[in-house]
Amino acid sequence: MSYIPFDPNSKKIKNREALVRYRKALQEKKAWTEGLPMGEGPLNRDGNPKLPPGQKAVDRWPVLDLGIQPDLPLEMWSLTVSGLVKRPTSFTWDQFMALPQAEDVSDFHCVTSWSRMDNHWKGVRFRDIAERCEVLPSARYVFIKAYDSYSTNLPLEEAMKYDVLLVHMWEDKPLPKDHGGPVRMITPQLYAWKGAKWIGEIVFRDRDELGFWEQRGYSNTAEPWLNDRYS
Ligand SMILES: Nc1nc2c(c(=O)[nH]1)N[C@H]1C(S)=C(S)[C@@H](COP(=O)(O)O)O[C@H]1N2
Ligand SMILES: [Mo]
Repeated sequence: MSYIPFDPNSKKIKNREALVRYRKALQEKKAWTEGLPMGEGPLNRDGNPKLPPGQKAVDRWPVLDLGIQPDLPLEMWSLTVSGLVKRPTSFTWDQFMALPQAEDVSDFHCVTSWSRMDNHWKGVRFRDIAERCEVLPSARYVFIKAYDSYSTNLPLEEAMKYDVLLVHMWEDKPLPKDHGGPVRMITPQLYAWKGAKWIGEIVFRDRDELGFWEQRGYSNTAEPWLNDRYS
């Protein structure tokens, strides 16, 4: 048995500790005087600088994926919810569209250093899907599977944030196939690889499992304002 040496002074641990203090200050509405989170511009609605560190705002929305863009006619499409839920469910397109529909405007930060600001989305809140399927108290993580065999993972707490949506409209048009249509997930407060295009399954779990990029050296936590890109 060998142990990974623990360095309490590592930058990563320092950043995490600072983030914990930062969030506590936000919650308690106290002034924040330390240097974190990083970034530029006026504060956004979450209290973070509009532009995270190392990012550049772009006008056109680039396409990034593994090169397979699955063709998903709506009558073939379904979204499966499984794992630690009381009611495992497979939603057809019509059933998905019958869920409460939300609109939001949020920013999209790609780890390859571009950000597309102020995207107007329409879709279903992740938390409404979780509620509908009755997530069990033992669930702490979500594992997401996509139709191109991509996967990603996140803590349940992150997935339940108010701005995490499964979107089907972008700028008042159906989400284009190359951006993950008919439905993709978005995670505005984490780097965009945590949001699966062509989402097909949500698995609620009591333990974490690394997804496609997380297994290949991307950070598991993926916090843009901590410049938390690679592990
Ligand atoms: N299914 C799937 N989702 C995915 C990916 C992918 O390859 N397949 N790439 C991720 C990465 S690395 C990024 S940066 C964003 C890119 O989304 P976009 O192509 O709409 O800009 O999708 C994420 N979601
Ligand atoms: Mo990416």
